[in-house]
Amino acid sequence: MYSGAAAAAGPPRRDFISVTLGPEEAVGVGGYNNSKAWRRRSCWRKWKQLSRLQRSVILFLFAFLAVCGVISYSSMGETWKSITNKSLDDQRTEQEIPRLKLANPAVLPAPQKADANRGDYPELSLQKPPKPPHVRRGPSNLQIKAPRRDTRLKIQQDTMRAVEQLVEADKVEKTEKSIISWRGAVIEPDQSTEPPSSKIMEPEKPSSVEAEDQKEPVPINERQLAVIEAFRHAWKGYKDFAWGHDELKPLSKSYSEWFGLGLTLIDALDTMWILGLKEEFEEARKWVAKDLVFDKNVDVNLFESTIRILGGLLSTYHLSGDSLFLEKAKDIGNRLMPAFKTPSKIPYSDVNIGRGTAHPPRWTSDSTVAEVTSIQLEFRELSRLTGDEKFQKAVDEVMKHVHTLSGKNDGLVPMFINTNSGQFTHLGVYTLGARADSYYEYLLKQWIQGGKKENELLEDYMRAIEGVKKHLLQKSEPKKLTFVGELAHGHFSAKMDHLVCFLPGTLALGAHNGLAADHMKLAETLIETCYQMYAQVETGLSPEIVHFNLHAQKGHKDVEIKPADRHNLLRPETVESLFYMYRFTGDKKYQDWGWEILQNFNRYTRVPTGGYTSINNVQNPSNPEPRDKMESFFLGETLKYMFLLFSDDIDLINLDKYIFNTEAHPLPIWVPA
Ligand code: DMJ
Repeated sequence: MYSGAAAAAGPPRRDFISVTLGPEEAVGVGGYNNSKAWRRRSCWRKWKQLSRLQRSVILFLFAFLAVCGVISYSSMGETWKSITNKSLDDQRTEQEIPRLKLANPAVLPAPQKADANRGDYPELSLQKPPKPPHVRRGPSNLQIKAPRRDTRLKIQQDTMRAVEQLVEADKVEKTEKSIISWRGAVIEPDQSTEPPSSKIMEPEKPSSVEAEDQKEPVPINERQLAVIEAFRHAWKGYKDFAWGHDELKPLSKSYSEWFGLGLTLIDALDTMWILGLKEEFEEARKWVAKDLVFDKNVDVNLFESTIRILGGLLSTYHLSGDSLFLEKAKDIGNRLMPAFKTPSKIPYSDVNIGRGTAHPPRWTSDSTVAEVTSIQLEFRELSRLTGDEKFQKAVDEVMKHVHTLSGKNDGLVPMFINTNSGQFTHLGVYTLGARADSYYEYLLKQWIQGGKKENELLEDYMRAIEGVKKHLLQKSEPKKLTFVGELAHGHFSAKMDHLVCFLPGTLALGAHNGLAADHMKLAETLIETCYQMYAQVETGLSPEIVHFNLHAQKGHKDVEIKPADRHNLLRPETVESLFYMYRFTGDKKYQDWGWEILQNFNRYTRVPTGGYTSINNVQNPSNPEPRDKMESFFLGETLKYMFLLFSDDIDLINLDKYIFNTEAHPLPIWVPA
C-alpha cells in the first residue's frame, strides 16, 4: 500500500527490525543454498539491519567475552603446564632420584648427570630459585597439588646438595689418594681403582704409609743396587716372554702355567715396591687391574695360592695403600673358602675357584700338615681388613683342632692329616722339611701377628722346638755343624732339606720377641750350617737336599749330595734367615755370605736373554744343567730378602711392625711392639 501525505513527510524512521524476504530467501522450499558467499552476505545484511544500540550491546558482549577468554586461557595455561611438569617430575622421581640418592660417590657419574638434569629440567637447578607456586588461580584440585611440587623440589634440592657434597668428598678422597708416597716420591693411583664395597670395612690405614712418611730415606748401597739389577734382569725375561703367565721358561723364551693367574707377577709386586721399581710396579698394577680374573674354571692349590696370591695382594695393599689389591685379595679369599667344607673342617688341598668346589688330591683324602696350618696369617689378616670373620674362623678352627690332636712327638707333627677324620696319618715320620716346615714357622708368626696373646700357639711352638732339640739335632763331621735331621719310626736320618733353613730365621725372630735366649744360640749355629750347604758345594749353591756325615772320613766334607738331590730351584730359605740374623745381630758376615750367594746365582743361573733358571746340578760349575724354569719365589722371596739383608735401614719393613708370611709377603702385626 502507498499514501500521498506520508510520501510528502519523507521516509519514516525505522525503529523496528523488518525482515524482507527477497527472491533468494524464498528459494527455501524445494532448494537449499548454504554457500559461504551466501552465508557471509546474509550475516552482513543482518548486522546492517541491526540498530546501533543492538550493535553496541553485541560488541560489548563480544569484548567482555574476549577479556574473559584471555584471562581463563592464561589460567588454563598454568594449569596445563603444572600438569605437564607433574608428570615429568613423577617420572624423574622414579628414575632419577633413587640414582642420585646412591651414597657411593666414587661410582657415581653424579656431576655430569646432575648437570644434564639441570639443563633438561630447569626447576632442578640450584642456581635458579624456584617459581612461586601457582596456588592462587586455577581449579582447586591443582591448588592441592602445588605444595607437593614444592616438597618434590625440596627433595630434589636436598638430593642435589647431598650429591654435590658427595662429589666434593670424592674429590677430596681422590686428592688424598694421589699423595700415596712412593719411598719419598708421590704416585698417582689409577683412577679406575675400584672402591671397597659397602660391606667392607675400610682398613684403618695402609700400614706402611705412616712409617715411610716419618723418616729420611736411607741411601741404597752397592749391594742393594746389584739386587735391583738382578731383579730387573729377571723381570725383563718375564716381561718379554711370559707376561701375565705363571712362570718364565727363560731358555725356551716361553712360559709355564700352574694356575694361570700370573703367579710371578703377583708374587713380585711387593718386591718391586720395596726395591723402589716404580715403573715396573705400575705396569704390573695395570695388569692386575685389567687382566687378573679369578672367575676361572681352574683347580688351584689352597696353600700355594694363599701364600703367593692372597699374601702377595694383601702385603701390596698395605705397602701401596691401593684398594685395588684389597679388592682382589677379597675376591680370591672368598673363592678359596669352599676348601674348608670338609667333614673335619681340615681343608682340602685343591679348590676350583671358578666353580666353588674343592677336593683332595686324586689318590688320597689326606692333606699336608704344613699346607693346612700355613694359611692362617693371610686369612686372619683378610678378616681384619674386611670385617668378615668367616676367614679367620675357618683357619683358627684348624689350628685349635691340630693343637688337640694326638700323634705328635714332643710337639713334632706328622706330615699328613685326613680331611674326613681330622686325624694325623702316616704317623712316625718327623721332619722340619717338606710337608711340615711352615707349621712351625706359622705357630710363632701367628702368635706375633695377634699381639702375643694366643697362648696355645706359643705353647705348641715352644714344645716343638724342644722336640727338635731332643730328636732332630745332630752334629756333622768334620766341622761339627749342627743340623736338623729327620726321624722315621724311631730312626734318625742325617737328611736335611734346604727348606729347613727357614728355621734359624724363625728362631731368631722368636728370641727377638722375648723367647728363650738359647733359641738365638741355636739360630746362630744353624745358619752357619745352612751357609755351609752352599759353601761346600762346587758352584757355591746349595742342593735341594743334603746328607750330613756323622762320622769323620778322610777327604769327606760335612755335606754329601745324592744325584737325585743336586738341583737348586733358586730357593730363598737361607737368604731369608741371613736377613733375620743380620737384622738382629748386625754381624756383617751374614751380609757377606748373602753377597757370595747372589754372585753365585749370577754366575750359574742367570740367562743372558733375561731371567734366571733353576739348575739340575750344583756340583758341576762347567755345566750346571739349566732346567729352564724361574720359580715365582725367586722374585717374591729370594731377591727381596737379599735386598733387605743388604740394607742397613731397620725401618725398611720393620720387624716390630711386620710379620713376613712364608712367601716373604709382609703383613702388619696387629699390635706392634
Ligand atoms: C715358597 O713357596 C715358600 O717359602 C714355602 O714356604 C716353601 N717353598 C717355597 C720356597 O722354597
